[in-house]
Amino acid sequence: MDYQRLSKEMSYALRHAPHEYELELDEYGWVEIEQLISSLQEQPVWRHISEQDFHTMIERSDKKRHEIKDGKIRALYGHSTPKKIVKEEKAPPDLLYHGTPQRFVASILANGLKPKSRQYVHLSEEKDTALQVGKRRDASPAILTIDAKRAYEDGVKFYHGNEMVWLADEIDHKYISVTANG
Ligand code: HQG
Repeated sequence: MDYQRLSKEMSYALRHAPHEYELELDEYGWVEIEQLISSLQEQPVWRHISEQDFHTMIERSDKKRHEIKDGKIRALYGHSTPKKIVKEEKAPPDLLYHGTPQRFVASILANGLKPKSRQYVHLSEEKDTALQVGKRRDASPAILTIDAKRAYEDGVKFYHGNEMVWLADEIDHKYISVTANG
């Protein structure tokens, strides 16, 4: 079983295209694993897939992207479906980080961080994680520091993604500064 391929397809199905798989996400993003299995089994490559494969996929993943509970599975972040997934509000750490290509920095400093094609802005708890996120699109990305403490005190909501990923609806430019490149 190619667990990396499975994880990519699950992120696609559960973040972006549930309808292509005849799945309906509930308001928190959950779907029944049984439904997912029947849908996937229509593809020859996943004909023998079982619930255990999803557990193994999560265990072997480099990031905690998916979660299983009570016979259901969901993506923890990254959604772009039209109906906004409800996330748990949580007090953030004092500082959060966001890695982005250098070419986006001027626009972000002028307009703030926007969710773009996703439902939420994605922030990292650690600078190094932000660096890895930025490196997806720029070999030498910018690392932005978010004054999450001040934003939170001003009433900006933050939501839990996973242990490393925080979410927000958007972040005003006044809370953002450019950090020395990592
Ligand atoms: C940028 C991956 C110009 C923003 C990652 C980012 C993450 C602006 C891009 C997760 C802007 C959107 C999400 C503005 C935001 N002007 N550019 N005003 N506001 N942007 O992919 O945070 O491996 O939707 O800086 O690791 O890069 O898939 O967001 O560069 O955790 O699990 O618009 O996806 O996780 O890009 O990545 P994305 P992201 P996985």
